[in-house]
This record gives sequence, structure tokens and C-alpha cells, in this order.
Amino acid sequence: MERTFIMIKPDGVQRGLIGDIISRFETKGFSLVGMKFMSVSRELAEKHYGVHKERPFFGSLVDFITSSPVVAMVWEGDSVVTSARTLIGATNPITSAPGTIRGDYGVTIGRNIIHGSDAIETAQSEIALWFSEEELATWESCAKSWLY
Ligand code: 3AN
Repeated sequence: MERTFIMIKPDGVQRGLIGDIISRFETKGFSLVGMKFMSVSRELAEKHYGVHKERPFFGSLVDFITSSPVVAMVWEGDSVVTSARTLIGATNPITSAPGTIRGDYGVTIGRNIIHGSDAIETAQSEIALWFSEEELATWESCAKSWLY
């Protein structure tokens, strides 16, 4: 079963959007397999956003992500990587569609509420970066097969 890494950024946490965001993933039909409310170290933030190291916004992005707690999550389900990106909406909240998380709640690209892995390989490396194996649960003992 496919998994993706989702992070509610400091702005999403401070604006009280945790419940709504989790609800959107749950009602879509995905399964939560890991979640923690946590402060982010500079080291973790720099590794997570390493691909953007040369971009002009890298420093402010790391400053922002480390400024106050985030909610780190792993969600599981059919094609969850692509589907989560659809639920989240385009990077720039000005152009993300109404009905998406960023489209409904965001205005600023540097404060776009939520992160979601952009590909299956990225999801695997981000999950390994943010979570240990013991922090991830399994739904095998639950009768959820009828959801799909
Ligand atoms: P996404 O989060 O939609 O995958 P990326 O990977 O292009 O978008 O960018 C990662 C993060 O970097 C974004 N979520 C946003 O917070 C920030 N970011 C991207 N582009 C800019 C920009 N032009 N100015 C400021 N921050 C940006």
C-alpha cells in the first residue's frame, strides 16, 4: 500500500487547521499510520528542504519551518501521493483551486499551510527522514478493506 509524508506547517497549526486537514484525508478514505506534533530542528529542516538549498527562499523557508511546532504525518492508501497533492492544491495559494487546502485557506506562497511529498520515491525518503519504523502503525487488524 502506498504511503506519503504530510506536514502541517506552523501557519496551519497556528490558524487552528489541524482538525480540518486531518478530516479531509480521513473522509477521502486514507488511513493515518503515523503522526506527531513536534518542533523541527534546523538540521531536519535543512535535510527535508535540501533540494531547495540553492533557491533564494531556502533560508526563510528553514526559519519558518523551525519557528514553531508542526504536525508530521504519514498517510496510506491507493495512489495517496498523487491524491494528497490534489487535496493540497498548487504550491502558490493564489492559483490553487477552491476546494483544495491551499486554495481554501492560503494566500502567501511562503505560508502555504501544508507539505505533501511530490513523488513515491520522495515520500519514501521523507518518511524515513521524519519517522522511525516503530512510530508507524499498521491497519492490518482493522476491517477496512470495504473502504476501497
Ligand atoms: P510544494 O510544497 O507545492 O511541493 P515546492 O516543493 O516547490 O512546493 O516548494 C517547497 C516549499 O518552498 C513550498 N511549500 C513553499 O513553502 C516554499 N516556496 C516555494 N516557492 C517559493 C517562493 N517562490 N517563495 C517563497 N517560498 C517558496
